[in-house]
Amino acid sequence: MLQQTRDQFVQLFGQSPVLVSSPGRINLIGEHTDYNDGFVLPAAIDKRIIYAVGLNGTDDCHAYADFNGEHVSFNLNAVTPTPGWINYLMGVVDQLQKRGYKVPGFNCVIAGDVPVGAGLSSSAAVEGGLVAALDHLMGYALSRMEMALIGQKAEHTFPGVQCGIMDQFANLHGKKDQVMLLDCRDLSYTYYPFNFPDQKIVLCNSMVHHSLASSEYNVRRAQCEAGVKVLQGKYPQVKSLRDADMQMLESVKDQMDAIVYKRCSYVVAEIARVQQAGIFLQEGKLKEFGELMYATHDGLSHLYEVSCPELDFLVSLARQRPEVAGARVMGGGFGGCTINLVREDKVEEYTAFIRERYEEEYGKTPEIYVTSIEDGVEVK
Ligand code: GAF
Repeated sequence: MLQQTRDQFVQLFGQSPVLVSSPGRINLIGEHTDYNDGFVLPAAIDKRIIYAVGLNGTDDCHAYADFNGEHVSFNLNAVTPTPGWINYLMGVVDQLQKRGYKVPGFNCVIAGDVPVGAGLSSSAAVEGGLVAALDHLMGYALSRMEMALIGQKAEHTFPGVQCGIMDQFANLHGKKDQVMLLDCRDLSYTYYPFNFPDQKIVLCNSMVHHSLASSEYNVRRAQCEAGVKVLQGKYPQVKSLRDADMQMLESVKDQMDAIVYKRCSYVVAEIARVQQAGIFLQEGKLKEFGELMYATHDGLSHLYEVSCPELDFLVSLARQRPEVAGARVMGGGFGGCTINLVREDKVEEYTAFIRERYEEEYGKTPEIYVTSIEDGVEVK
C-alpha cells in the first residue's frame, strides 16, 4: 500500500513524498465514557490510512483521495468548514494555524483500507496522519498528545462532532500487541499486553451507516451534561459522570428526565466496567472479560440507545457460539462494527456462520475483519 501510494503521488505531483501510515482503532471496552472523564481500553490496528505528502511552495493545498477518486483543493487563507472529507484536512490546518504554527501549501494522496463509517475511526486516522506529516515536514516537534488534541479539536470545530479523545489518542499512541488503558480525565495511560492467547479480535461490519450518527452523538453528550447538572444540585463535587456512582444517581432520579437518567446510568456502569475489565485483562480472565463486553452491549442497546437491529442481531449470533467470549457494538454506534473475541481455531467457522445468517436475515453481506493490534501513526 505504501509503495502504491508513493507511486500515485509521484505520478500526480511529480515530486517525492513523505509517507505516513495512520491506523484505525478498536476499543475492547469503554464506550461513550471518554467525554465523561472515564476510562477506555483501545488499541491501534492493522487497517490503516496511508498518506503521501509533499510541500508545494504555494498557499494552496491539493489532496487526492484514492478511496473515491476525488481531488479537492483549498487555499490556506480561506480555511472554513466545508462539507465532505476535505473538512478533516481543513480542520487540522485550522487548528495548527490557530496555535501559531506556520502551515505551508502541500500536495497529498490519501489511500488505505480503513473502512469509512464503520466505527473504526477513519476520521481520526485522517486527522492524525496529516498532523504527523506536517509535523515531520515542518519540524513543529509536537508531542503525540498535542497531535491527538489537535485532531480532537479539529473534529469539534469542522465536522462538528463533539467527540472525546479516545480515537485520536489511540491512533497516535498505539503499540504493537498492547492495549491502552486511558484515563480520559488526566490523560494518563498504561499499556497492557493483549493477554488472551488463542483469541482473535474479529470485527463484523453491519454495513449500516446512519446519517444521524453525528447529531445523535452530540445529543448523547448533552444528555450526560444535563445529568451532571442535576447531580451537582445535591453533590457539588461532581464535575462529570466519572464522579458519580449508582447510589448517587438513584438519589436524584426523581429530579432527572427519564431519558437523561437512562443515559447516565449506562455511563456510570460502563466506567466501572472498564476498570474491572482492565483487571480481568491483566489476570487473563477471558470469560469474565467477555461477560463485561456483553453487558456493555446491553447498556448501549437499551439504555444509551446507540445500537440498531442489525448490530443487535450480530451480537445475538455471537451469544449462540461457544467460541465467542464476548461481543458488542463498538465505537459511536448507529451502525458500523461489532467487536468479537473469538477462539483462533474457530475463526473461519464463526465468520462463515455470521455471513450466512446475516445474509439470510438482511440480504446483505457483512464485511468481516480479523484484525491485529499494531503501532500508532508512523512516519516512514
Ligand atoms: C466515537 C468518538 F469519536 C469517541 O470519542 C468515543 O466517544 C466513541 O465514539 C464512543 O466511545 O468514536
